[in-house]
Amino acid sequence: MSIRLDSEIDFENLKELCSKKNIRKFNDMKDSYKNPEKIKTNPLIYTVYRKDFGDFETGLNVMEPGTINKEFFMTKGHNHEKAKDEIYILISGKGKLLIQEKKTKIFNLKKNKVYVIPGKSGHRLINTGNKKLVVLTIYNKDAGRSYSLRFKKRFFKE
Ligand code: S6P
Ligand code: ZN
Repeated sequence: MSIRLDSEIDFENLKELCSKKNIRKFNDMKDSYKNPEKIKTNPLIYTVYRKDFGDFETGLNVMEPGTINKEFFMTKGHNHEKAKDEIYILISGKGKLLIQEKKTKIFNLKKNKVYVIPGKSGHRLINTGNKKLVVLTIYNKDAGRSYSLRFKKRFFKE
């Protein structure tokens, strides 16, 4: 798709127009949780609606609220294979963005802010609210994703 200066797409259409949809359930990311044992159910954790925009792609993340043994639902988390920056924008809900480099940075997501994830740093979203967390992500289509990183910081419901 070529990008036109007069293009205007609203978020609801972004979902309908998406070219790919990724669904992650608990069983797809068991190892991400501290205590995955004894969980017999397989809840939906999040859905990503991806849309191609030429050089870049958008991923509209819709994360369910919930916990696994008190640990909040989160994305699997990754870093990019190529050092390409990414942008995250909160649409609705309450959550955190974890950015892991040598040091870990934690952002409580706020509306009207743009969060820039630098180069190859690890990144993960955590839904700490009791509603869906919706976040728009914008990244270079060629960035690639690597899932071998271990995240050091965890978030539990008190
Ligand atoms: C892609 C971007 C997001 C994630 C999405 C799901 O670079 O960071 O669209 O893919 O949040 O997370 P994950 O860790 O399962 O890819
Ligand atoms: Zn990414």
